[in-house]
Amino acid sequence: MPPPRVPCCLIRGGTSRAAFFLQDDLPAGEAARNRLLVRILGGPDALQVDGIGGGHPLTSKVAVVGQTADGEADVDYLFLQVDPRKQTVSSVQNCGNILAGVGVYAIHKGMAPITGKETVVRVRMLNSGGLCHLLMQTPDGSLQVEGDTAIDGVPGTAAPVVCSYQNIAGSACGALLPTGNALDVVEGVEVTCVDNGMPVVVLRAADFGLTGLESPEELDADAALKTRLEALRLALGPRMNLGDVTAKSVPKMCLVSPPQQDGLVMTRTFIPHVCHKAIGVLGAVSVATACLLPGAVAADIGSVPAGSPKTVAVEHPSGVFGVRLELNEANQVQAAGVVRTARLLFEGEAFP
Ligand code: NQM
Repeated sequence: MPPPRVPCCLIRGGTSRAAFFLQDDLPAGEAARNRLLVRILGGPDALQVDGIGGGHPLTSKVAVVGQTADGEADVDYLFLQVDPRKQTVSSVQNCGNILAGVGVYAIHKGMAPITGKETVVRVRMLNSGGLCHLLMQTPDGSLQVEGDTAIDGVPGTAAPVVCSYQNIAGSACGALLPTGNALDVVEGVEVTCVDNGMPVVVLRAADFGLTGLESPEELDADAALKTRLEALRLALGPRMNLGDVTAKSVPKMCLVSPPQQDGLVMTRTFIPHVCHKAIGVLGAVSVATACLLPGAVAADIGSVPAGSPKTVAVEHPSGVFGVRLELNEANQVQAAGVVRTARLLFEGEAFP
């Protein structure tokens, strides 16, 4: 029997929104947990009108946060993508946007102690095993919400959440270059398969007859493009060590083109069946990393600033995403950082 009411917070993390739950408040069994989450978020109607999901993959997300036994972390975070249409729940991908909200949740719930004017919340990302440090603003002994940090894709400004990832290469695929190559040719199309926190297939927009500046709505309406991208994705899934990806939300399919604002690259990302209004956090880290790989599809497409650490601009449909990359002596990306904002929107009980 599902519990009659489940404590729940709604939190915007970066450009996404999720229902946050304490691990102990959800059923232990995966099948029962997933049934409960689908019931709470709603669907399969486009609006998720009988649930609290927002009718889009970016607003049909779940974070499960728990106490951790891990000495390197304050909390465990499991990300779950609820597909609003298919009513599936997937733990195969991570989500860097919702991760920013984990800092808010952990402090709000007293799971991570405030340690000074700024507080680092250390998060073990259960989807990938990786660790992320979130630098939160806590100037008066409590979490600061207001601030002057703006991120493209979110109205207004808020306090910054600085997210620092260590060793995220091969998060889901086991290797930064899961196929072993910086460049592969599949069905006559040149692609770069990369996983620096998120499995992504990087493709040239021009190879599909596109400028790469089309709006997400135009791209979503292009059935022939979506069919071609899905055929490539299904072919590449096993080669990226992801197995059959028919029901999985990875790999993401990212169409790249020359930057418009002197950035690193312009992007349009299918996640994987709907075009992102911006770009995912770890998706952006993976694409930025791909731009630095000699021989990759996106190499030399835009200008790469010298030195390390460097901040690169990944352009997307609603603006620009700055990614800070640290390189090792071999010029390989070894750590990444991004700035997000996050906000607790609502706390209450969900009625399944
Ligand atoms: O790539 C969307 C988002 C994401 C994931 C997606 C994300 C990330 O914008 O880390 O943030 O690619 O499904 O929330």
